[in-house]
Amino acid sequence: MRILSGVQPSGPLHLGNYFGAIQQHIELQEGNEAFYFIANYHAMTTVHDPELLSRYTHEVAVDYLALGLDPTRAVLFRQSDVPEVQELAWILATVTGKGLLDRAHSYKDKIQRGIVPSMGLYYYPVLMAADILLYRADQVPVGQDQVQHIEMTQDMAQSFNHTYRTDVLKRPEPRLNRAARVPGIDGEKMSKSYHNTIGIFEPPGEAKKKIMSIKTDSTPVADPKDPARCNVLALLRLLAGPEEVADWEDRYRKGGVGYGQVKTRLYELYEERFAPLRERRERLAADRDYVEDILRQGARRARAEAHLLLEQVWMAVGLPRRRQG
Ligand code: AQP
Repeated sequence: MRILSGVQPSGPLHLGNYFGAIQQHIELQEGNEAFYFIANYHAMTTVHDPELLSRYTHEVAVDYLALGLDPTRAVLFRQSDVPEVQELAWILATVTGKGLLDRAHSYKDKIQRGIVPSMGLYYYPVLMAADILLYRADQVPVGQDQVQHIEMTQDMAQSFNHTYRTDVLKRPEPRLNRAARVPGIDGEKMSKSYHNTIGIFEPPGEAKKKIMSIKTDSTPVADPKDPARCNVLALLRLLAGPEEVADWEDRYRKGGVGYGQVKTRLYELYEERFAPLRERRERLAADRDYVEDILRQGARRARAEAHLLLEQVWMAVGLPRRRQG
């Protein structure tokens, strides 16, 4: 099966990106054809500092490799290294009703939070559809927030195929991870642009500060608490084994647990999981040429696939065929 997914280099990656996407991306590299891209064109909707965009892009590659991406199994590439995606996006835009984009939750959510409503932000789902359709992906592993975008991609593929009486574009399916919506330290969806994240590779002191500041209610220690409504427990569930989770839930219901206690345990679990990977990450970060080489090779493979699809699209729509540049 062909798997495709991407992550925006719009800031340091966080636990939402890890449990909502990357963990599953790494698992899916076994037994599938996996393509993962660093969505730097998408990140331009929020990052306008060239030095920062280029640094975050490189850091996402380093993070993926440190977290277990194997470049001999999966194709890792920068979105902008396959500029053909912009051409497919334009072609899709010509068969996409404006009403479809008007319904995008993510766009509405972002402008409500003060992100500038640029045309790029509005057009984001079209570019995302091109990202997916260009590689004829069967499944797209994502968090809950991206499901609507995959449904829009299905609509665009259908609209293109219907308009041009073809089956060139393949309908992709979303594949939800176990952690479809990881809450941030304020209880809202953890998001790079909402300043509520706990990074995957925070310096230890920083992670502790953030975990201790997770928003909780003011139920006194002795009182019973609802385990379904606690942000700390929601994060702990991602890191602890099922027996430990059941034990905490039981103690919540009985009362006598303080939020500070759970936060301290959450920090321990965070360190157990990510501290050993920090060293690997540091080694990779120090070897820029190695990481760049992986990205270059990934781009070559991705570009070859993209070109195969575009040739069929050109034929379907009546554009002249071109050689790959
Ligand atoms: N809080 C989350 N819970 C579950 N999954 C999440 N993802 C992101 N946040 C959560 C999943 O991570 C993948 C990569 O996300 P992205 O960086 O491409 O875009 P995003 O969803 O918009 O992530 P952010 O952090 O919220 O970025 P900004 O603030 O820049 O928009 C996706 O599969 C996403 O579902």
